[in-house]
Amino acid sequence: MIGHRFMGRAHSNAWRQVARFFETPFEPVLKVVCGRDPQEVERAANELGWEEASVSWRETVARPDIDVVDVCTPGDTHADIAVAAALSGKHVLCEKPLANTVAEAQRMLAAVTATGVTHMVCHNYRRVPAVALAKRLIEEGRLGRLYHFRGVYLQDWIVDPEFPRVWRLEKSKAGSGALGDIASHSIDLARYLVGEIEEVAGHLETFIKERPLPGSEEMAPVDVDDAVLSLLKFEGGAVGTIEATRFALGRKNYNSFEVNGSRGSLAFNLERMNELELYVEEGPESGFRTVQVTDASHPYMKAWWPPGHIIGYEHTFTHTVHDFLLAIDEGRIPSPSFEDGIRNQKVLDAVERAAQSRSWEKV
Ligand code: SOE
Repeated sequence: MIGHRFMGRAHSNAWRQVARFFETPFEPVLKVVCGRDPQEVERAANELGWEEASVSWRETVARPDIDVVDVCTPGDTHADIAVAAALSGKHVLCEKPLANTVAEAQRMLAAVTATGVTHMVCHNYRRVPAVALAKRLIEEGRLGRLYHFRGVYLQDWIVDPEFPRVWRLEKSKAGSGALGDIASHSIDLARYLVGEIEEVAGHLETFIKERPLPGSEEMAPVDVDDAVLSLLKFEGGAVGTIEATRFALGRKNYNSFEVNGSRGSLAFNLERMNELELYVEEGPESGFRTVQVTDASHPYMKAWWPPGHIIGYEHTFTHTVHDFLLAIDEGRIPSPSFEDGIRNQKVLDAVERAAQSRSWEKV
Protein backbone atom coordinates (compact mmCIF):
# COMPACT_ATOMS: atom_id res chain seq x y z
CA MET A 1 0.00 0.00 0.00
CA ILE A 2 1.37 3.40 -1.02
CA GLY A 3 0.19 6.12 1.36
CA HIS A 4 -0.96 5.72 4.97
CA ARG A 5 -3.11 8.69 5.97
CA PHE A 6 -6.95 8.76 5.83
CA MET A 7 -7.38 6.36 2.88
CA GLY A 8 -4.41 4.26 3.98
CA ARG A 9 -6.09 3.70 7.35
CA ALA A 10 -9.44 2.83 5.73
CA HIS A 11 -7.85 0.45 3.23
CA SER A 12 -5.62 -1.23 5.86
CA ASN A 13 -8.70 -1.94 7.97
CA ALA A 14 -10.41 -3.44 4.91
CA TRP A 15 -7.45 -5.68 4.01
CA ARG A 16 -7.30 -6.93 7.65
CA GLN A 17 -11.07 -7.52 7.94
CA VAL A 18 -12.06 -8.91 4.54
CA ALA A 19 -11.04 -12.56 5.13
CA ARG A 20 -12.50 -12.46 8.66
CA PHE A 21 -16.03 -11.67 7.42
CA PHE A 22 -16.20 -12.84 3.79
CA GLU A 23 -15.40 -16.02 1.90
CA THR A 24 -12.27 -14.87 0.07
CA PRO A 25 -10.15 -16.76 -2.47
CA PHE A 26 -7.01 -15.35 -0.87
CA GLU A 27 -5.83 -14.43 2.62
CA PRO A 28 -4.43 -10.89 2.15
CA VAL A 29 -0.95 -10.43 3.63
CA LEU A 30 -0.31 -6.79 4.56
CA LYS A 31 3.31 -6.86 3.40
CA VAL A 32 4.69 -3.29 2.90
CA VAL A 33 3.30 0.18 3.53
CA CYS A 34 5.09 3.06 1.78
CA GLY A 35 5.33 6.70 2.83
CA ARG A 36 7.68 9.66 2.56
CA ASP A 37 8.77 10.12 6.17
CA PRO A 38 10.69 7.16 7.71
CA GLN A 39 9.38 7.69 11.26
CA GLU A 40 5.78 8.27 10.15
CA VAL A 41 5.65 5.25 7.86
CA GLU A 42 7.27 3.04 10.53
CA ARG A 43 4.56 4.14 12.97
CA ALA A 44 1.89 3.52 10.31
CA ALA A 45 3.20 -0.03 9.74
CA ASN A 46 2.87 -0.78 13.46
CA GLU A 47 -0.53 0.92 13.88
CA LEU A 48 -2.11 -0.40 10.70
CA GLY A 49 -0.67 -3.94 10.76
CA TRP A 50 1.87 -4.00 7.90
CA GLU A 51 4.91 -6.32 8.08
CA GLU A 52 7.33 -3.74 6.66
CA ALA A 53 7.62 0.03 6.12
CA SER A 54 9.39 1.61 3.14
CA VAL A 55 10.13 5.11 1.85
CA SER A 56 10.56 3.83 -1.72
CA TRP A 57 7.36 2.87 -3.52
CA ARG A 58 9.42 2.15 -6.68
CA GLU A 59 11.46 -0.57 -4.94
CA THR A 60 8.34 -1.96 -3.28
CA VAL A 61 6.17 -2.32 -6.41
CA ALA A 62 9.05 -4.18 -8.14
CA ARG A 63 9.40 -6.83 -5.39
CA PRO A 64 8.65 -10.39 -6.56
CA ASP A 65 6.84 -11.13 -3.26
CA ILE A 66 4.26 -8.38 -3.89
CA ASP A 67 1.09 -9.35 -5.82
CA VAL A 68 -1.19 -6.32 -5.35
CA VAL A 69 -0.45 -2.58 -5.14
CA ASP A 70 -3.00 -0.38 -3.40
CA VAL A 71 -2.61 3.34 -4.29
CA CYS A 72 -3.72 5.58 -1.41
CA THR A 73 -1.78 8.75 -2.25
CA PRO A 74 -2.83 12.20 -3.52
CA GLY A 75 -3.86 12.23 -7.20
CA ASP A 76 -0.61 13.64 -8.59
CA THR A 77 1.20 10.32 -7.95
CA HIS A 78 -1.53 7.86 -9.01
CA ALA A 79 -0.32 7.48 -12.61
CA ASP A 80 3.38 6.89 -11.91
CA ILE A 81 2.66 4.35 -9.17
CA ALA A 82 -0.10 2.46 -11.02
CA VAL A 83 1.87 2.29 -14.29
CA ALA A 84 4.99 1.00 -12.50
CA ALA A 85 2.90 -1.53 -10.58
CA ALA A 86 1.17 -2.78 -13.75
CA LEU A 87 4.47 -3.08 -15.61
CA SER A 88 5.72 -5.20 -12.67
CA GLY A 89 2.68 -7.47 -13.15
CA LYS A 90 0.88 -6.36 -9.98
CA HIS A 91 -2.91 -6.06 -9.69
CA VAL A 92 -3.80 -2.43 -8.89
CA LEU A 93 -6.46 -0.87 -6.67
CA CYS A 94 -6.33 2.93 -6.95
CA GLU A 95 -8.10 5.60 -4.88
CA LYS A 96 -10.37 8.10 -6.62
CA PRO A 97 -10.19 10.07 -8.75
CA LEU A 98 -8.14 7.76 -10.97
CA ALA A 99 -5.75 10.58 -11.89
CA ASN A 100 -5.51 14.37 -12.13
CA THR A 101 -5.91 14.47 -15.92
CA VAL A 102 -7.50 12.37 -18.68
CA ALA A 103 -4.05 11.85 -20.24
CA GLU A 104 -2.67 10.37 -17.03
CA ALA A 105 -5.75 8.14 -16.69
CA GLN A 106 -5.29 6.90 -20.25
CA ARG A 107 -1.65 6.06 -19.50
CA MET A 108 -2.85 4.00 -16.52
CA LEU A 109 -5.49 2.10 -18.51
CA ALA A 110 -2.95 1.39 -21.28
CA ALA A 111 -0.48 -0.09 -18.76
CA VAL A 112 -2.99 -2.36 -16.98
CA THR A 113 -4.51 -3.46 -20.31
CA ALA A 114 -1.09 -4.24 -21.79
CA THR A 115 -0.06 -6.35 -18.79
CA GLY A 116 -3.42 -8.04 -18.17
CA VAL A 117 -3.50 -7.23 -14.46
CA THR A 118 -6.76 -6.70 -12.55
CA HIS A 119 -7.55 -3.00 -12.00
CA MET A 120 -10.15 -1.15 -9.92
CA VAL A 121 -10.86 2.41 -8.74
CA CYS A 122 -11.93 2.65 -5.10
CA HIS A 123 -15.27 4.38 -5.44
CA ASN A 124 -16.37 2.84 -2.14
CA TYR A 125 -19.86 4.39 -2.11
CA ARG A 126 -21.03 1.96 -4.85
CA ARG A 127 -20.64 -0.71 -2.15
CA VAL A 128 -22.82 0.88 0.50
CA PRO A 129 -25.57 -1.77 0.81
CA ALA A 130 -28.30 0.89 0.33
CA VAL A 131 -26.62 2.11 -2.88
CA ALA A 132 -26.18 -1.42 -4.20
CA LEU A 133 -29.88 -2.01 -3.37
CA ALA A 134 -30.78 1.17 -5.30
CA LYS A 135 -28.90 -0.23 -8.29
CA ARG A 136 -30.77 -3.55 -7.95
CA LEU A 137 -34.17 -1.78 -7.82
CA ILE A 138 -33.36 0.34 -10.87
CA GLU A 139 -32.14 -2.71 -12.80
CA GLU A 140 -35.38 -4.56 -11.89
CA GLY A 141 -37.29 -1.66 -13.47
CA ARG A 142 -38.97 -0.66 -10.20
CA LEU A 143 -38.43 3.04 -11.00
CA GLY A 144 -39.44 2.69 -14.64
CA ARG A 145 -37.93 5.14 -17.14
CA LEU A 146 -35.42 7.41 -15.41
CA TYR A 147 -35.85 11.19 -15.68
CA HIS A 148 -33.57 12.74 -13.02
CA PHE A 149 -30.35 12.21 -11.10
CA ARG A 150 -29.78 14.85 -8.38
CA GLY A 151 -26.40 14.56 -6.61
CA VAL A 152 -25.69 16.79 -3.63
CA TYR A 153 -22.40 16.19 -1.84
CA LEU A 154 -21.86 18.64 1.04
CA GLN A 155 -18.97 19.05 3.49
CA ASP A 156 -17.88 21.98 5.64
CA TRP A 157 -14.30 21.32 6.71
CA ILE A 158 -12.71 24.42 5.14
CA VAL A 159 -15.27 27.12 5.96
CA ASP A 160 -12.75 28.65 8.39
CA PRO A 161 -10.48 30.98 6.34
CA GLU A 162 -7.64 30.08 8.73
CA PHE A 163 -7.82 26.42 7.74
CA PRO A 164 -4.43 25.80 6.09
CA ARG A 165 -3.78 25.22 2.40
CA VAL A 166 -3.44 21.44 2.62
CA TRP A 167 -2.74 19.23 -0.42
CA ARG A 168 -6.46 18.92 -1.29
CA LEU A 169 -6.46 22.71 -1.92
CA GLU A 170 -3.45 22.63 -4.25
CA LYS A 171 -4.13 21.96 -7.96
CA SER A 172 -0.66 20.47 -8.62
CA LYS A 173 -1.37 17.79 -5.98
CA ALA A 174 -5.16 17.28 -6.06
CA GLY A 175 -5.93 18.18 -9.69
CA SER A 176 -9.01 20.13 -8.60
CA GLY A 177 -10.95 20.89 -5.41
CA ALA A 178 -14.45 19.74 -4.51
CA LEU A 179 -14.86 18.71 -8.17
CA GLY A 180 -12.31 15.88 -8.22
CA ASP A 181 -12.43 15.07 -4.51
CA ILE A 182 -16.17 14.70 -3.85
CA ALA A 183 -18.14 15.48 -7.05
CA SER A 184 -16.13 12.59 -8.54
CA HIS A 185 -18.08 10.28 -6.20
CA SER A 186 -21.41 11.76 -7.35
CA ILE A 187 -20.34 11.42 -11.00
CA ASP A 188 -19.43 7.76 -10.46
CA LEU A 189 -22.76 7.11 -8.70
CA ALA A 190 -24.66 8.91 -11.50
CA ARG A 191 -22.97 6.71 -14.11
CA TYR A 192 -23.48 3.56 -11.96
CA LEU A 193 -27.19 4.18 -11.34
CA VAL A 194 -28.43 6.09 -14.42
CA GLY A 195 -25.89 5.67 -17.23
CA GLU A 196 -23.28 7.47 -19.30
CA ILE A 197 -23.17 11.27 -19.26
CA GLU A 198 -23.15 12.92 -22.69
CA GLU A 199 -22.92 16.67 -22.01
CA VAL A 200 -22.41 18.97 -19.04
CA ALA A 201 -22.60 22.62 -18.03
CA GLY A 202 -20.82 23.81 -14.93
CA HIS A 203 -19.61 26.52 -12.60
CA LEU A 204 -16.62 26.40 -10.24
CA GLU A 205 -16.31 28.82 -7.31
CA THR A 206 -13.42 29.56 -4.95
CA PHE A 207 -14.67 31.55 -1.96
CA ILE A 208 -11.39 31.87 -0.02
CA LYS A 209 -8.61 32.73 -2.47
CA GLU A 210 -5.59 32.31 -0.19
CA ARG A 211 -4.82 30.46 3.00
CA PRO A 212 -1.88 30.04 5.40
CA LEU A 213 0.52 27.22 4.52
CA PRO A 214 0.33 24.35 7.07
CA GLY A 215 2.22 25.31 10.24
CA SER A 216 3.14 28.71 8.87
CA GLU A 217 2.00 32.34 8.78
CA GLU A 218 2.91 32.54 5.10
CA MET A 219 -0.13 32.83 2.83
CA ALA A 220 -0.48 30.80 -0.38
CA PRO A 221 -3.06 30.93 -3.20
CA VAL A 222 -5.92 28.44 -3.37
CA ASP A 223 -5.96 27.38 -7.04
CA VAL A 224 -8.80 24.84 -6.84
CA ASP A 225 -12.59 25.10 -6.57
CA ASP A 226 -14.27 25.28 -3.15
CA ALA A 227 -17.64 24.43 -4.75
CA VAL A 228 -18.91 23.05 -8.06
CA LEU A 229 -22.41 23.31 -9.59
CA SER A 230 -23.13 21.27 -12.70
CA LEU A 231 -25.91 20.26 -15.09
CA LEU A 232 -25.86 16.84 -16.76
CA LYS A 233 -27.48 15.26 -19.83
CA PHE A 234 -27.40 11.45 -19.87
CA GLU A 235 -27.20 9.29 -23.03
CA GLY A 236 -30.51 7.62 -22.17
CA GLY A 237 -32.39 10.96 -22.06
CA ALA A 238 -32.36 11.60 -18.31
CA VAL A 239 -31.12 14.94 -16.99
CA GLY A 240 -29.31 15.73 -13.77
CA THR A 241 -27.53 18.10 -11.45
CA ILE A 242 -24.47 17.57 -9.27
CA GLU A 243 -23.55 20.07 -6.56
CA ALA A 244 -20.50 19.58 -4.35
CA THR A 245 -19.10 21.99 -1.80
CA ARG A 246 -16.86 22.19 1.23
CA PHE A 247 -18.74 25.27 2.50
CA ALA A 248 -22.09 23.80 3.59
CA LEU A 249 -21.71 24.51 7.31
CA GLY A 250 -23.23 21.67 9.33
CA ARG A 251 -23.00 19.06 6.57
CA LYS A 252 -20.08 16.74 7.42
CA ASN A 253 -20.07 14.09 4.69
CA TYR A 254 -23.51 14.56 3.21
CA ASN A 255 -23.10 12.43 0.11
CA SER A 256 -26.68 12.27 -1.15
CA PHE A 257 -28.57 11.60 -4.33
CA GLU A 258 -32.14 11.21 -5.57
CA VAL A 259 -33.28 9.36 -8.70
CA ASN A 260 -36.74 10.04 -10.16
CA GLY A 261 -38.38 7.68 -12.65
CA SER A 262 -41.76 7.09 -14.27
CA ARG A 263 -42.80 4.52 -11.64
CA GLY A 264 -40.90 5.60 -8.56
CA SER A 265 -38.11 7.52 -6.85
CA LEU A 266 -35.33 6.72 -4.44
CA ALA A 267 -33.12 8.90 -2.27
CA PHE A 268 -29.96 8.23 -0.26
CA ASN A 269 -27.83 10.22 2.21
CA LEU A 270 -24.53 8.78 3.49
CA GLU A 271 -25.06 10.41 6.87
CA ARG A 272 -27.96 7.92 7.20
CA MET A 273 -26.02 5.20 5.44
CA ASN A 274 -28.17 2.15 6.35
CA GLU A 275 -31.38 3.70 4.99
CA LEU A 276 -32.83 4.10 1.51
CA GLU A 277 -35.86 6.37 0.92
CA LEU A 278 -38.13 4.69 -1.61
CA TYR A 279 -41.31 5.86 -3.34
CA VAL A 280 -43.26 3.51 -5.59
CA GLU A 281 -46.84 4.08 -6.72
CA GLU A 282 -49.22 2.10 -4.43
CA GLY A 283 -52.51 3.95 -4.82
CA PRO A 284 -53.82 6.41 -2.20
CA GLU A 285 -51.37 5.10 0.43
CA SER A 286 -48.36 5.96 -1.75
CA GLY A 287 -45.62 7.87 0.01
CA PHE A 288 -41.86 7.79 0.54
CA ARG A 289 -40.89 5.05 2.95
CA THR A 290 -37.59 4.44 4.75
CA VAL A 291 -36.14 1.03 3.95
CA GLN A 292 -33.63 -0.13 6.55
CA VAL A 293 -31.02 -1.90 4.43
CA THR A 294 -29.72 -4.40 6.98
CA ASP A 295 -31.39 -7.69 6.01
CA ALA A 296 -29.30 -10.70 5.03
CA SER A 297 -30.99 -10.46 1.63
CA HIS A 298 -29.55 -6.99 1.09
CA PRO A 299 -26.17 -6.58 -0.66
CA TYR A 300 -23.15 -7.51 1.52
CA MET A 301 -25.23 -7.62 4.73
CA LYS A 302 -25.18 -11.39 5.32
CA ALA A 303 -21.47 -11.07 6.07
CA TRP A 304 -22.15 -8.87 9.07
CA TRP A 305 -24.89 -8.82 11.70
CA PRO A 306 -28.63 -9.56 12.18
CA PRO A 307 -31.14 -7.03 10.79
CA GLY A 308 -31.03 -3.58 12.39
CA HIS A 309 -27.41 -3.94 13.55
CA ILE A 310 -26.13 -1.21 11.29
CA ILE A 311 -22.72 -0.99 9.60
CA GLY A 312 -20.49 2.00 8.85
CA TYR A 313 -18.31 3.89 6.41
CA GLU A 314 -15.35 1.57 6.89
CA HIS A 315 -17.35 -1.49 5.80
CA THR A 316 -17.70 -0.07 2.27
CA PHE A 317 -13.92 -0.45 1.82
CA THR A 318 -14.08 -4.06 3.02
CA HIS A 319 -16.82 -4.71 0.43
CA THR A 320 -14.63 -3.07 -2.23
CA VAL A 321 -11.49 -5.15 -1.53
CA HIS A 322 -13.67 -8.29 -1.31
CA ASP A 323 -14.99 -7.73 -4.84
CA PHE A 324 -11.44 -6.87 -6.00
CA LEU A 325 -10.10 -10.21 -4.64
CA LEU A 326 -12.96 -12.13 -6.30
CA ALA A 327 -12.16 -10.46 -9.64
CA ILE A 328 -8.47 -11.33 -9.33
CA ASP A 329 -9.33 -14.97 -8.58
CA GLU A 330 -11.81 -15.20 -11.47
CA GLY A 331 -9.52 -13.38 -13.91
CA ARG A 332 -12.10 -10.71 -14.72
CA ILE A 333 -12.15 -6.89 -14.43
CA PRO A 334 -14.28 -5.56 -11.53
CA SER A 335 -16.28 -2.32 -11.63
CA PRO A 336 -15.44 0.43 -11.33
CA SER A 337 -12.36 -0.41 -13.38
CA PHE A 338 -9.77 2.00 -14.78
CA GLU A 339 -12.12 2.20 -17.79
CA ASP A 340 -14.77 3.64 -15.46
CA GLY A 341 -12.04 5.82 -13.98
CA ILE A 342 -11.37 7.33 -17.39
CA ARG A 343 -15.08 7.90 -18.06
CA ASN A 344 -15.35 9.68 -14.70
CA GLN A 345 -12.18 11.68 -15.49
CA LYS A 346 -13.69 12.80 -18.82
CA VAL A 347 -16.76 14.14 -17.00
CA LEU A 348 -14.53 16.02 -14.52
CA ASP A 349 -12.61 17.44 -17.48
CA ALA A 350 -15.84 18.43 -19.30
CA VAL A 351 -17.12 20.28 -16.20
CA GLU A 352 -13.83 22.21 -16.00
CA ARG A 353 -14.08 23.07 -19.73
CA ALA A 354 -17.73 24.10 -19.32
CA ALA A 355 -16.85 26.38 -16.39
CA GLN A 356 -14.22 28.01 -18.63
CA SER A 357 -16.41 28.31 -21.74
CA ARG A 358 -19.57 29.12 -19.75
CA SER A 359 -21.48 26.82 -22.13
CA TRP A 360 -22.46 23.14 -22.47
CA GLU A 361 -19.50 20.85 -23.24
CA LYS A 362 -19.59 17.29 -24.60
CA VAL A 363 -17.95 14.62 -22.41
C1 SOE B 1 -12.48 14.57 1.85
O1 SOE B 1 -13.30 15.34 1.06
C2 SOE B 1 -12.89 13.10 1.74
O2 SOE B 1 -12.01 12.38 2.56
C3 SOE B 1 -12.75 12.59 0.31
O3 SOE B 1 -11.40 12.68 -0.13
C4 SOE B 1 -13.21 11.13 0.26
O4 SOE B 1 -13.15 10.62 -1.08
C5 SOE B 1 -14.65 11.05 0.75
O5 SOE B 1 -15.10 9.71 0.73
C6 SOE B 1 -14.75 11.60 2.17
O6 SOE B 1 -14.24 12.97 2.19
